[in-house]
Amino acid sequence: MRRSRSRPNRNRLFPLLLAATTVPVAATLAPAATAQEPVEQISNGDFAGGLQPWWHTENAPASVSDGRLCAEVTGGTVNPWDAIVGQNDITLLDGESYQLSFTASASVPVTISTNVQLAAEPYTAVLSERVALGTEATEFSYNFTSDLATDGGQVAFQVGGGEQPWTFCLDEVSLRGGEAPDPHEPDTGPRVRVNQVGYLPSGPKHANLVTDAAQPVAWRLADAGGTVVAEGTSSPQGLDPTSGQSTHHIDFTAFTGEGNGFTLTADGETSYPFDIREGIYTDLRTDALAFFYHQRSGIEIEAEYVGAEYARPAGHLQVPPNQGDVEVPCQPGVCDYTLDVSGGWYDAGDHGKYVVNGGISAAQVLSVYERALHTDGGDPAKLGDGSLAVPERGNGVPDVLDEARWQVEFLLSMQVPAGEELAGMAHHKVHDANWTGLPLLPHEDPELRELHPASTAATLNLAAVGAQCARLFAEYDPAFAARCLEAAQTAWDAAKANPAIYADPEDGVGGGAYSDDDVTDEFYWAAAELFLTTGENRYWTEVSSSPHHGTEVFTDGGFGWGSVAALGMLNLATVPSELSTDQLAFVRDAVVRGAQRYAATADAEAYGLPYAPYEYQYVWGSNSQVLNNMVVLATAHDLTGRAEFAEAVLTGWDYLLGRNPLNQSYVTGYGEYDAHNQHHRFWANQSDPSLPNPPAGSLAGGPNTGLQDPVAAEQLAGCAPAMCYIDDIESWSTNEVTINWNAPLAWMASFAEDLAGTGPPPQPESSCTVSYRVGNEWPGGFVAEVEVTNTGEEPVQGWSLTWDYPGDQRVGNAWNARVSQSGSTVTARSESWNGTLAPGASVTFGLQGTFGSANPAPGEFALNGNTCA
Ligand code: 9MR
Repeated sequence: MRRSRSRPNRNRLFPLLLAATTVPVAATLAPAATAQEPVEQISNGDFAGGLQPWWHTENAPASVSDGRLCAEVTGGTVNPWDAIVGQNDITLLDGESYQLSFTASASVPVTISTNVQLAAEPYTAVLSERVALGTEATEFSYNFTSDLATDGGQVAFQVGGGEQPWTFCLDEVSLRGGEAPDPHEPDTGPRVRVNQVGYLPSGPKHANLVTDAAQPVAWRLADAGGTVVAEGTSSPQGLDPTSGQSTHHIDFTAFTGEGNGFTLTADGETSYPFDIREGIYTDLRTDALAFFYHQRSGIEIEAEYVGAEYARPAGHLQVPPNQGDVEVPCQPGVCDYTLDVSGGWYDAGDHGKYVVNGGISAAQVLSVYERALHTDGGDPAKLGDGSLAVPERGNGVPDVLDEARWQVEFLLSMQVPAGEELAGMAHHKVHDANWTGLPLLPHEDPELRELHPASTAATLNLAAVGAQCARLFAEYDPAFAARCLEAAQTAWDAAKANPAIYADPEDGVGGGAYSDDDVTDEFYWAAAELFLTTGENRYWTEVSSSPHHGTEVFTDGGFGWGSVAALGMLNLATVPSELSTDQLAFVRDAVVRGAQRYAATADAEAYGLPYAPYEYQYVWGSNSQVLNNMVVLATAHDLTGRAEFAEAVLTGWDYLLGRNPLNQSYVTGYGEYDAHNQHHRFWANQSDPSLPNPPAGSLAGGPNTGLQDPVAAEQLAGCAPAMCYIDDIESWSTNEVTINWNAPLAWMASFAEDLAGTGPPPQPESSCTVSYRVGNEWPGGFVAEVEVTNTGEEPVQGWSLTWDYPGDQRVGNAWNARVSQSGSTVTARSESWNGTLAPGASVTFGLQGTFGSANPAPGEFALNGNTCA
């Protein structure tokens, strides 16, 4: 069902002229550039972006240092092409002139071959030069005319054939000429956009139609046999600023039948097929969690658990060519000991292991289990021993805890040992001394691994996760739980003593920087976790006096590795503890208010996602921000049972699984048109067809307006925010996978699976009354006053009142409530200061509106999803 469309940026087809012989044009010194600047065909020719997209053969391991590429070429090869450094995907046009230039040197004088040629057989060359290199870096330049037309060209520096090993260094590579590539036109498929996986029978069912039509359009829902099972008309929504598309909203929630292979047709376009059934999220929960076993370092990944395609030897156990991670030294001058930091999860497509990001990921995986323990609809048995394909299955411990422990053990190992300066702090990260290229399997990574300086942020991550580990493992392994708690408390004390040691933002060679110079949120999170585990007052004092306790931690952009206060707040609101009733009400109210904000966003967004960052600046890994906002909504749903929160979670899923401007499912293996070329050194099928694509359940980072990689910068320039994504292995800033993105994916899949199992939330007895009064009316306009009374016995925290206008009324401005309207449905939400409605209490708000011919009052109101009397 998936991968039915070709990669969007490979759509241009060129006739291939297979010249029998090489036709290099005489190598001359290049003329000066003409008035029209020739187009650059090489990406990252100055290596400012690291090694990618350059590649090298195994016998010429290359890395970038001092701003140039150097390759250690082994001796004993026969032909020049036995060792190569190159770049693929070069476009060449027939009859066009080009200039290849570069700066190169060798550790000993040597002659190499420099070719511009086809990347695959018959390797026809349009330039083939023997180049004599000396030890001084020298600039070379060659002109040629191509008699090939291909987008599968290659620039290859053939450095083999020597008896002795030597070092080849390269910089400022440029191939100029030809035409600028066509602007990237994403193939967005049918204009009807649906959740390509499907919808829950009892859940909301929303879709979009992309059209400029000003009037509603008829739609039809058909089952797999083509029988129309529901129909209606769309609601025009106007121009969507996230995509530049004009869309209509299609709501087919009323259809609650079940089956596979439904399609939605409108305006002559038919959507991808989708299911309507329970169990949509069952496999996703397992697949999203399995991702972490795949990412394990220091252990063989066995076919028994992942299938032969994904099996691989253990990485980074110091078996050559690996140089780590059993006895890893610090960067020069940082420390004089070594640590065994083997194990843990690789962060992403790279082989780095970072405590900040590793910490939040471990915490969210632990929380998958902790939520199931403490939530009515949760079921820890579904996550129990035997639920995942991991080597620890059958050990009596829930598998999700086993998986998290693999990472927690690594985090603990990053702590500075007793007796050393900064004892108890955590090293910020361990990774390669230089960026490696891809593909590269973990056990083949030849780079030196180094410990980077300790940081306060990493130390507090360790403290938070250690505390959470202690309470979850107490039942299964008290000794391990005690070790976690001791490490956590030691880390806390060390962080208090060293509260402002920040990771260097420039420390980004060979691995990500993950720098953060505001750790007040890390202090908050760690104190919250330590309080929840120990009940100790000293931690509560830290929590309650933190600037994050009482200010808005659930911001529009959402939380992530650099802003973690939300993690503390969510657990304070849900994990049983010694909090007083008032304190508990305070944190729960904060969560509910956050969820209201995200529900309102989901309502207002054309594509229904609960994410609207400032000026729509979608960040690196925006999909995880969407998911983390969904986590807040889901937690609020767990706390209140309010249907509107579950609905916004589900429309968030719709966005991630295909109901979006690109018609793209961002989860591998899910949906008709899924992301499957994510940036990864092993799952690098796009670079090397003998390697696999990412396994099912791998989340792509998603749209990123920053465009921080060369492919995104070139192909997506000028993109509308939600269109800034490309399923290309070299677009690491829009299309990587990481543990901190898959962790909320797993959390949310687990929630959604539980939600599917419970069906729609029970509707309690009516516990509200509403008075709706038109105070003033004039031709075409009116003012209304609405009074809501809580007639139930429980306080309502964070209220939202909905109604449908029977006429064509449109609400303009409102006071004492935040009012929005979608079609005829109006939603009024409490302000921060009038959110609590005690039993018997009333609140009044007002609004001004317009209408066409008549202004009839609404007949029915619902308070937080429950119909009022
Ligand atoms: O997810 C990280 C993102 O928030 C940062 O803006 C970006 C640049 O520092 O780095 C991202 O993390 C990458 C990390 O640095 C290295 N491993 C892969 C991560 C995901 O792309």
